[in-house]
Amino acid sequence: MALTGLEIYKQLPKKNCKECGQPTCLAFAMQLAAGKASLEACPYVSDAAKEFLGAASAPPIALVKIGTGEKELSIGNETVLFRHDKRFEHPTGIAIEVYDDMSAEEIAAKVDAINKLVFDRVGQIHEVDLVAVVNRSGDAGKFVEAVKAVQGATKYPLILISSDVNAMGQALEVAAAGKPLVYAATAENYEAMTELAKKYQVPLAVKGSNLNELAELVEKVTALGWKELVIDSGAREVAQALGDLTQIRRKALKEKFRPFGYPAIAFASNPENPLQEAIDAGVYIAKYAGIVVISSADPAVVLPLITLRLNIYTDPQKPIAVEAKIYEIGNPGPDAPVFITTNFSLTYFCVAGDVEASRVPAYVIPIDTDGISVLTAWAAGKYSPEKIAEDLKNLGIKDKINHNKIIIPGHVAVLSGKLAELSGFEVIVGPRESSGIPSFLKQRWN
Ligand code: B12
Repeated sequence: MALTGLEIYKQLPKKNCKECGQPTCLAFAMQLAAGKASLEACPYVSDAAKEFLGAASAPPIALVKIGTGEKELSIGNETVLFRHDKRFEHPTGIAIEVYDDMSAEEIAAKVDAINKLVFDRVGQIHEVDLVAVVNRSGDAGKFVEAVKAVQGATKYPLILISSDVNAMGQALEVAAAGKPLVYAATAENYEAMTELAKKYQVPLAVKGSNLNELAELVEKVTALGWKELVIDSGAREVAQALGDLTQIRRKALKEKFRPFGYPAIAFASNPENPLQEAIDAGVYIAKYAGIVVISSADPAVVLPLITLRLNIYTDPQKPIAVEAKIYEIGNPGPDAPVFITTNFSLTYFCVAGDVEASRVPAYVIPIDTDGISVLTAWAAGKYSPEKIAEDLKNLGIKDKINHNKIIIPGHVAVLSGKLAELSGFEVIVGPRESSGIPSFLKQRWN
């Protein structure tokens, strides 16, 4: 049973030292009760209190890690039902299925297609996260061969999908070092699957045939001593799966119902109908899958999912920003034009892309506006003549050029007089949209 904020408060040192980031111990206790803070943040809490608070201070949804090294995937640790309440912590991992009854060539081609699903969006690289090897043949030997082949051909962590304990044991012998997710412990095999997960120290998915059975099974598996879990209610029809995923998240966060305090996995795979698969996977990314499994490696299916995931998992309190510094596009010399913009990623990459398209080497300088756009920053006083003049001086652009001109966005023409006065530059007002930069350069720069 979850503790209230006041019950937690009684156990805290009551120093109001603020070192946890909260203004008072009471505020910290309230955050702990809501699952929005970790007891570790308090440097003065006693061991006795730690023990007493135990479960109450554990995160409401466990953090689970799959894979190792650079491509290790973290899921779970979520603290809110709605992104705008704070943020979603770990983007849904996208897994693509490979089947062990495919030929060696087909497996190699599919893994190759998966490896190529890498997209550059406004300066960030986005890709899928996992390859799910499915024991569709029912044959342990074929499963092991497929696992070996996939493992040798991709850097992504694996999900091993088989209900056959023997096949899973053999696959883990070759793949355990890469810390794959074992899918799945069910009512029929959970004791042996849990033993395997414990033996190889790998995360384990627990699959029920409905929410009630899932809760019971999770309790049985944790009683056997394994808690690195991912949970699956077993629903495959989209409305039921959405309902279950929502119940799981609500129960875990609102009632601290421990059996549901793990990230969930959802299956949208539908090889017959890739469009439906993309739509269903989109539903699960929105609410509330830690992992979504699909069958298609077609970029037309995967890119929309990656874009949706980016939209949902972007921290609403933190605009995506680039570093405020001098960017050199196309090897500019001292006579190259200098474009002044903001450090909102979308703004910077629009400008940088259009400057590149003009084929005129140039300097682009995003001013640090806390990651907001030109007009938003101007209206908020973060793109003022004073701020721009100071940043230009600090960045030392004068040392790189043999002229005295800077180009500002057409939207903020109003800045030009004061900026010229404060910075000493000749301020040229550019077009309003960066798409006008190539023709602007042709007409106004030579
Ligand atoms: Co606002 N906001 N906003 N806003 N916002 C708008 C900018 C606008 C125009 C809405 C309106 O009233 N019509 C007003 C500004 C009015 C004005 O002064 N003219 C406005 C206002 C007033 C505000 C607030 C002050 C409201 C308030 O609190 N009272 C706050 C300020 C925030 C703060 O920090 N206090 C505010 C807040 C926001 C949020 C919700 C936070 C988001 C900001 C998200 C972000 O920027 N990261 C927000 C948005 C999204 C917008 C909105 C809808 C879109 C802005 C945007 O992202 N544009 C606009 C309305 C609109 O523009 N339709 C209002 C896309 C980017 C890529 O455009 O930066 O201008 P851009 O870059 C383009 C050009 O300027 C040009 O090329 C780019 C591509 O074409 N360009 C160039 C850029 N750099 C350069 C450089 C050179 C050299 C050249 C030639 C061209």
